[in-house]
Amino acid sequence: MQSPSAQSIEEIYKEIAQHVILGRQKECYDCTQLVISMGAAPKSVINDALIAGMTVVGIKFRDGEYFVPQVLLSARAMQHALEIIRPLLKETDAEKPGTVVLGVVRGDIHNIGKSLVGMMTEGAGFTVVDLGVNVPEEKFVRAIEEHKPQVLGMSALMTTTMIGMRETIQAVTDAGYREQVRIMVGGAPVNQRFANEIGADGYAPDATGAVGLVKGFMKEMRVGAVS
Ligand code: B1M
Repeated sequence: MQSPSAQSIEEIYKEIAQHVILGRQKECYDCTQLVISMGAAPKSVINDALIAGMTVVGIKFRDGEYFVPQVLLSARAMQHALEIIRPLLKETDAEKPGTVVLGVVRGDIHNIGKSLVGMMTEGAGFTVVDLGVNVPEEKFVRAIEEHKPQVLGMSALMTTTMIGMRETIQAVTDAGYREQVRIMVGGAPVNQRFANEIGADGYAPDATGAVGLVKGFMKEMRVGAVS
């Protein structure tokens, strides 16, 4: 790392992306802390540095240049750096205008995208109940019973696990809760067409879009949404 004064925020973004690509956890963390201290916007650090790096990792993995251990190191580096950003996205004592239950569907352990959606949704002032990864249909249903959310969000990162979204919507319908919640879906292989096909209420391509959807749903359901 050069001295901070010699580097612009954009240059450090490139360095952070490189640390994600190479799975260098400490360096990634330190550079993230540095750009934040220099005044970089948290969402820009996520999109222009961390996700930019992880996108390259995805390409290398797809092309057989990277294997699971390398991808895991990259994921850990990104997740560790996100811990710096998480509190910066949160509003502290705002009244919570609604609840979102969020989880990654059964069979799928890809955590990062869902966590970003959760962090940004919390940052917009909503209560987020994060069920984690590999969530079976019945656990989503139990969470609706317990937390009475206005919105249920599901994430899937693999073509083989997307089916879990359809099955969860079916389980929610069978349990008699479908009219009570808006359902949104997302994740790399998911698109609007698939969302329509399985009867979801909305699809978002990224975390910012997810927050927009949540706000719209909350308004529809007459819960005071934050702007
Ligand atoms: Co996996 N993996 N992986 N992986 N992995 C993918 C998904 C893959 C596309 C890689 C590839 O081949 N190029 C591929 C799936 C192929 C397919 O669909 N058929 C794949 C595979 C095959 C696998 C394994 C099977 C590999 C193996 O074991 N042989 C295995 C499966 C494990 C399992 O789930 N059962 C596996 C394992 C792993 C790791 C554990 C090593 C690691 C995850 C670590 C972790 O999460 N803690 C991992 C990673 C990191 C990836 C890639 C490289 C990156 C995923 C990521 O974190 N992206 C991924 C390649 C890729 O996606 N390009 C890949 C960054 C994140 C910010 O983006 O999650 O897309 P994303 O989230 C975005 C949007 O999609 C959206 O907003 C987010 C932020 O903007 N979004 C939502 C996400 N959820 C949303 C929900 C919403 C709305 C928007 O509403 C509710």
